[in-house]
Amino acid sequence: MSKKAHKISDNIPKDSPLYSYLVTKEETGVSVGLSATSVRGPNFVDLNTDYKNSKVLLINPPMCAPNGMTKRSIPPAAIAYVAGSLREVGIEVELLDCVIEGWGHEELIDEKNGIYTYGLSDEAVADYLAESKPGIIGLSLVFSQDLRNLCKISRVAKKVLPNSIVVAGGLHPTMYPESTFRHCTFDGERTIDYILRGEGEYRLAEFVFNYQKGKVDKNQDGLIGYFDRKMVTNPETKKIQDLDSLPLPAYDLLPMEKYFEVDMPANPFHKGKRVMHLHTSRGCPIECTFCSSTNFSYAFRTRSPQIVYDEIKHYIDTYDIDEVQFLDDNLLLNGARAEKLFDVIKPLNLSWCTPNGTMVITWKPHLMEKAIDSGMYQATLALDGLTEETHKLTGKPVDMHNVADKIDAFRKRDVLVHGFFVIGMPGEKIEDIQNGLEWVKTLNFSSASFFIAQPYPGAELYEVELAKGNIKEEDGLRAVKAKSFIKNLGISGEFLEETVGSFKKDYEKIIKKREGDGWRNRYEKHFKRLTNPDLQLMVNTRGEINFNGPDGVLIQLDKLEVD
Ligand code: B12
Ligand code: SF4
Repeated sequence: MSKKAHKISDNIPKDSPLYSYLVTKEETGVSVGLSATSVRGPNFVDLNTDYKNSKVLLINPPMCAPNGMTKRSIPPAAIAYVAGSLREVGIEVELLDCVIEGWGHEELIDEKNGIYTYGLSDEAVADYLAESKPGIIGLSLVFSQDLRNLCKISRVAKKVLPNSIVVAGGLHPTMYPESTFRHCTFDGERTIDYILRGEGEYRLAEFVFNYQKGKVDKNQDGLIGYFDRKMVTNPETKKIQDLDSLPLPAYDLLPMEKYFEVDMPANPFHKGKRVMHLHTSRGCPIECTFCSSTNFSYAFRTRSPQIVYDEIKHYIDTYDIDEVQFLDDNLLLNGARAEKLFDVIKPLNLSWCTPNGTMVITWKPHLMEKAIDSGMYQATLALDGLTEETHKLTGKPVDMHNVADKIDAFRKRDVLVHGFFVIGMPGEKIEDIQNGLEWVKTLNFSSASFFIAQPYPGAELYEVELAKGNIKEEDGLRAVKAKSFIKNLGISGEFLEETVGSFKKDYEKIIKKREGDGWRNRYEKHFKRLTNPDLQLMVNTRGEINFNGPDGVLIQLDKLEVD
């Protein structure tokens, strides 16, 4: 049991799937007296399948994205981590990343909204399965918007290999198991057998060991499945405390050269030639209301600097990388650890950046110096809200008084600074947005993204607005991010889209003027690549980017960046 239990936000409706998930987790449930009492003995049930074949195939499904969005070629860490652990305990495992394997393949799946999926077709997945013949198929769902792709694959899997067992994992199935099973039911047949909640490394290994004996443990930690036609939900009580004990992600089971060749990392405007992504920690306890990561994992757990060094060194030796992009939720939460980390990686002489947002308050002068000295060329500052009032709504701690100084301090040292803003939170006032945007014009960012607040499943915002009837379930599964889907905002959606849209154009002009030729020169080679139709780096475009028109560079950047 953890010593410090995290209190569940009072705003999360008690009848929501998110609340049901949180109360049964050790890290949050204890706080409301509904502790994870679930440490029950095993209850083995026969599987009735050909359990002699226990080869595991883990699949990262194709991605959904709107017309014109830039795609990404990032090796999927989730399945690579799980595979690393399975392999360590002697389980045969294979990986299929539908995104990279089917890079040139796109399908229009929602004509009205111009939504495509990119990645392997159903037929290609079927062929792969027929050839590979796994006994267990593990499907990973990191983005709720890709649920339909996961369901398409589970359906194909059950058709091609009806005796295989299909297990789903990742943030969305963990928090929304009922909806995941429901969406993956076709003609009355469920195509997902089990969901394993939370971190999959040890849970899937335990599941496979039971499977090898022809059994499933009905009480397994985090397992959800149907037994005698009833859905049985086990709480997720265990979290991996010692991240250093995990084997490295099994990237060697993925076609790594293809990722380097396509070369669209999280920050596609990179400095190095061969980029690798890294997670030095897991979790974030800040609880911003628009964020789902924090509910998936409040507990901030870190890897030791030496282990991170070893991992990077391994990638230098194996893949000849020259840049690292950190994908932590909150890289700098523990400042002392971050400083130590930067000291330790400095001798590797790499360029690095933080495409994910970092909190402005965590950037203390000393840490800044260490980060820059160790190779950081770009920092992303996630202000998210535009005003103090908005920060009260989102729960994000931002000291607005020294934002400008911090940006200037980075820029003086030639570090690029990208800003993240979330606009249109329920309760936000028009004057605050307008004043906030005027203030942004005075900030010396080298680029910035302005997101319209989205209800992401797993976030407090999603559950609160769903309970109020201001959104529907589907609104959390949408791939369009440039529109507001929340009703009764107090601001009209059109106003918001118009205000944000026209501000982006104004801001782009300001940045271009301020940065002079430097900006264009810095990104020139990347733009050349984006506009090369043969590379298919953007969804359904032939590399058409209008640098000076309404779809100017910043707007493109906006489509690229992520928090
Ligand atoms: C890296 C990342 C990206 C990368 C994607 C990289 C990739 N292809 O893998 C990029 C930059 C492309 C990206 C983009 C976006 N992202 Co993003 N991203 C992340 C981030 C920071 C890390 C994901 C990750 O790799 N984690 C590391 C692995 C090891 O952890 P994991 O995924 O949780 O996997 C573990 C378990 O879930 C489980 N598991 C996972 N799969 C399986 C399968 C089985 C069978 C089992 C048993 C277990 C299991 O075991 C794993 C190991 O412990 C997450 C935040 C987070 N912490 O998860 C946001 C996150 C996933 N992104 C999010 C969002 C919203 C976006 C964008 C929409 C942002 C935007 N406005 O544009 C875009 C959309 C991209 C798209 N679909 O087009 C949201 C998703 C919310 C939701 N409910 O959908 C998240 C959760 C962040 C947040 N603040 O809420 N993102
Ligand atoms: S948005 Fe960032 S700081 Fe806020 S809870 Fe999510 S990960 Fe933490």
